[in-house]
Amino acid sequence: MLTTTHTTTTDDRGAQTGVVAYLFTAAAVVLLMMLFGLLMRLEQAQLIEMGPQPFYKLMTLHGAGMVGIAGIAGAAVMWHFLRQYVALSTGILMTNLALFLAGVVMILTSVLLGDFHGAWTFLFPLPGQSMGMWSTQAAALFMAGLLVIGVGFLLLHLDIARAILARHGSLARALGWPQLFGRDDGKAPPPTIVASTMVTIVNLIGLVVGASILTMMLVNLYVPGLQIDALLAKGMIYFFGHVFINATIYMAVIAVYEILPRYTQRPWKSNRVFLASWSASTLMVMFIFPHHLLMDFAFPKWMLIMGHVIGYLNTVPILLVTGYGALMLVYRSGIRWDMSSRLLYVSLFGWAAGAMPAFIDGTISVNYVMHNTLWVPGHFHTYLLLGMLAMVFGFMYYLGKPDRDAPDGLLDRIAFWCYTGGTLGFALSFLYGGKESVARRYAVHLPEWVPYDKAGAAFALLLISGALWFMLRFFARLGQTRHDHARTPEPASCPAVTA
Ligand code: HEM
Ligand SMILES: [Cu+2]
Repeated sequence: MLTTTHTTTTDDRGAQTGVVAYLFTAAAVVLLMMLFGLLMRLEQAQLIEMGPQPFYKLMTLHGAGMVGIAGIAGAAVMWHFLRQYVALSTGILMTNLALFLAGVVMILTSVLLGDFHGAWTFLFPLPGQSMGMWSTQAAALFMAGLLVIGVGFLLLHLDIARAILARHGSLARALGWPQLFGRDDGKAPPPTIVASTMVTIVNLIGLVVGASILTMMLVNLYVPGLQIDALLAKGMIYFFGHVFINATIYMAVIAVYEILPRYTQRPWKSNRVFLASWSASTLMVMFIFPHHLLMDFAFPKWMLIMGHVIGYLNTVPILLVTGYGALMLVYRSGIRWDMSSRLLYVSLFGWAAGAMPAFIDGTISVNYVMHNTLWVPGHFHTYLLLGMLAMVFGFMYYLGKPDRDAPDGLLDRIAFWCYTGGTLGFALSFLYGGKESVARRYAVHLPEWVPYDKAGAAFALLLISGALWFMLRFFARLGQTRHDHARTPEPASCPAVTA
């Protein structure tokens, strides 16, 4: 249930500070990583000249940094809303952030001082066989940094699982199985609980698998006699990586479920179709990771076919149920369009648009041609920038708004168009490169590829300026409202939305 009249307790204030600390960290890291991304694009466009080694160092930092920070930002959204239903520990929230920052320092040291540049996917046996490009210590520091970050998230999800179990008794109930398989008594858990439960299940499994392979590889670095099966290592790494990055959007989408109802004054209920989609995706998101391995002929054939088929199936349910739900919510509701509702709405488009190239690339025959091209970065930059991050920015505008009717400025609207237009152009430059068979992860591009790279860099600049404004605006507003003490924890809340 939502409480609409909120008395602010010290606990609330601690929680709010925690969420803001997450968002601040996310904003700072995203901005830095966006600049690194821009530098990479400028290098490919031959507008600057840093050379291959710095490029791969930036690529390693950008990949690891963006994936990690997407987790932090998604967790902030989930935690903020989930806390309205179950009793979460602010101490654990802050522990995760502290471990995250420690891991970031380790990774930065490994890459900037130790020259590690084996990409965020740390594929076995690359970290340990650098041909003199980096030391064993640098590789170990990188993987240990990832491990520390993983442990933080593990703690966070364990706390969430504990809190959900305390309130709902079992994970099956929290996923609404009694209502899905039995009689729908209208008492299904709200979308936030369902989504958080799904994310917690898959991330706990993913993180344990990730931590296991990281530990094995760390041991192998120093005791090479303890052999690792390279194929198994690849499977484990991609299982973990796939689950973790997918979970970020399943966390962030909670902003859509919670905020749009406040704007339209209509509740977002967990009906049977909703519950079925989330339960189906809980399983499917774990079984489609072989779509990253379709070119690995050494993998068992059934796994690849599974990746192909489930990849097709999983594209649909949650996306459709959320998109349709949002359309129904907004239809004739007289919704007020402001920055928050706009960004959340556009995020559903971005998510859907970003899923399409993956759907195409998940087809085995297409994958042989497209997979190691810029088509793939085209896919994930679309759903992460225009889907996942747009949800986070929508959440930031919602939190930052001093009162419901506070108007957006002209600059907000300009930033919105810079961001959406810039992201579309930027993503299309990747997708078009993919169509032209431009290989991904190449520091040096052929002359005929350079025009797309130049366009990509220009669009990146546009989208970064929009994102920069969103973040500045959020923290400026926060500073203001902190001053006049006029804030309640739920700024844009409307009359009771019972879920
Ligand atoms: C202004 C925004 C951004 C720019 C300019 C940018 C640029 C780039 C570039 C140039 C690459 C390398 C492509 C290649 O040649 O293979 C890349 C890779 C990547 N980017 Fe971004 N990016 C941006 C935002 C993001 C965001 C928001 C995320 C995630 C939340 C992200 C995650 C990644 C990942 C995971 C890779 C793959 C790294 C690898 O192949 O090892 N990027 N990005
Ligand atoms: Cu995947």
